[in-house]
Amino acid sequence: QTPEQGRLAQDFVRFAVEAGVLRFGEFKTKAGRMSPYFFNAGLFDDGNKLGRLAEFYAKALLASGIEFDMVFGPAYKGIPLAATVAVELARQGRNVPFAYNRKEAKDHGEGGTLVGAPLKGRVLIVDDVMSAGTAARESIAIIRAAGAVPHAVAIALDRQEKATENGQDVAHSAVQYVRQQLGMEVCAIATLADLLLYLSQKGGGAEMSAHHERVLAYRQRYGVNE
Ligand code: OMP
Repeated sequence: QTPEQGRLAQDFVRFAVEAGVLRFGEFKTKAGRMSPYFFNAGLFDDGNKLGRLAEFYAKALLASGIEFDMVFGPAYKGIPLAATVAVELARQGRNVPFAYNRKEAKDHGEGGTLVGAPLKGRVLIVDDVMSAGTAARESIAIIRAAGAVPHAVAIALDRQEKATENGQDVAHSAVQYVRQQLGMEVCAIATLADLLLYLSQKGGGAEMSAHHERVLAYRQRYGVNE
């Protein structure tokens, strides 16, 4: 992580906390873990917040140096993300084609499940959070079936925790799996490590240090080594 990427990550964590998108408390994750924090990207719920979110993705992507020929948004949550990121990339001088999928195939009109530009070349998947990697696997299958290359994934938050396979914890995270086993690039605006740094620095007093303790304990139990 360069100093610039580190600053961007801290700015993003602060923005997500202030927007109420990143919350502290007790939450059950998709994998059934009790987490002391939760990132709900659906709460970027007005034009300003969505625009700023897209700006963070675009800056993180451009800073990462990851190459891609087009952007893909997986239904449903990835669609507004990929759309706004494509708009922001174009504003920053990098205009690329954009596509997304439907969950249900249409049997009339244009038919099919893909909408937008034809899938080809190196495709960048834009999604919110990667936990177990289930959503990423679905996108990869769609992109391959269309004859294109699933090349990279952009996410807002990498929780850096153990993936599960058949209900069992494994040693690696989904992001590590996508990088190491699938050979894809992953760009995360922020990670669990960035969140911990934010909580340790914030002059938020007792409340923030209590969150820090709980998130540290969660990482002890479910975190992966980076
Ligand atoms: P996978 O598709 O298994 O990688 O899990 C990603 C999903 O986890 C997201 O689409 C959310 O439904 C959910 N999630 C969050 O959005 N934010 C979190 O902080 C944690 C989770 C989660 O359940 O793990």
